[in-house]
Formats: sequence, structure tokens, C-alpha cells
Amino acid sequence: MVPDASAFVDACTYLPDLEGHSPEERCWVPARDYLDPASLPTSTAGTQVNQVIQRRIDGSLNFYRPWNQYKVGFGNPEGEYWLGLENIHLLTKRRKYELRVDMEDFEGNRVFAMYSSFFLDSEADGYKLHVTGFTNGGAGDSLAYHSGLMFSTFDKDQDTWSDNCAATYYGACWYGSCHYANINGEYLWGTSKHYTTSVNWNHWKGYHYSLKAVSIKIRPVP
Ligand SMILES: [Ca+2]
Repeated sequence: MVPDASAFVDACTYLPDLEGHSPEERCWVPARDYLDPASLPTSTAGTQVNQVIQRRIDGSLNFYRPWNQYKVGFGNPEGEYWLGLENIHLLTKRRKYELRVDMEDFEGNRVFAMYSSFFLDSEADGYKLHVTGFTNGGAGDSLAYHSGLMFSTFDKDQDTWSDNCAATYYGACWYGSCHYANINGEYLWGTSKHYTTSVNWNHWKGYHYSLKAVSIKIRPVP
């Protein structure tokens, strides 16, 4: 499903529409370049294209992973992928970024949520999430709740619940008590009897639906 990079990197632009596969849906950046925002590919329009920081497309990769892997990243930039909390923090502390979450269900519907401002605090501050400026692309805002919360994995509980959200809901996220978005949850292929444990974006498909695809991209803004 993911085409080769040379075919689209130069044409990759930021299209806030829902008609078919948008170019940025397929955009990627070599992992070795992630620490240098200046090395991000540039579109023909002269703007830097999106950096993919998270992508689920087919359930081929296990996302139930410990803290040290969420910190440094895992997967393949051309497929299922997590860039890594430290990398994301370093990118977003150097300059301003906007964030876009694209998602798709198993019926072929595609929606997105956009945020005009995004950054993560340092590890010492729990890689706390900061998003503001929501724009609705049909997905609804399932991330606002998570803004201001620290990141948790099953082996590092930094949520605001007396129990462990990551272990209970099989994910890793900026949990509170616990989530509206479980984008790193268990990949369960659509409607499921399981509640809140799968790849959920509650404001669009609820807690009983595991998305077919979800990706999070960030792009520098002036
Ligand atoms: Ca807890």
C-alpha cells in the first residue's frame, strides 16, 4: 500500500481535503534524518513536507511496547511506525509545528483532525502533550482531552488514574483516566466486542471500533 518514496516526496503537499488518497498520506522521511528538521524533504512549492510521527496501516507491527521503545522509536518509516518521543520532543522544541491525524475505517471512509500548534515537553516532564487550535476534518476532537497529560506505557505509568491505563487498554498514549484516542492500541480490524482497548478515536467511531489506518503527521509552520 505504501508506494516508493521517489515517486511522491517531491510532490508531497499538504492538502486538507478528503477526496481520495491525499499525497501526505503516503509521505515519509528517512529515520536517519529525523533529528535535523532542515533535512526534511521540500515540496515543489518550497515548503517542507510532513514528518510522519506515527502510522498504523495493517496491524503488521506490535505496538504494545515498553517505555524505552516508545522513547527511541520503532518500526519502518515506510510502513507501521513510531518516530520516538525523544525525537518528537527535539523536533518540536526547535521550531513550531502543526499536527494532523488522518484516519480511515474499513468501509473506506477517511477523516482527519488538525491542530495548529503541537509540541512535547522533555522526558523529565513526561513528554507531556501540548495541542491547540483544533480544526475538524470529520474526525472530531479526541485529542484535546490528552493535551497537558504525560505519556505512559505499560511499564511506565504516568497517567492520572489509580490503575494503569496502558496495561488495561493495551496501548501507549498520553493517558489521563484514561483516553478518547487509543491510537497505539491493539489492532482489531473494525467493530469489536472489546471496549476501549483497540485503535480507537472515540469522537468518530467510538470505543468498539478499531480503525483500519491512522497516521499522525507534523509540519513546520512559520
Ligand atoms: Ca496510574
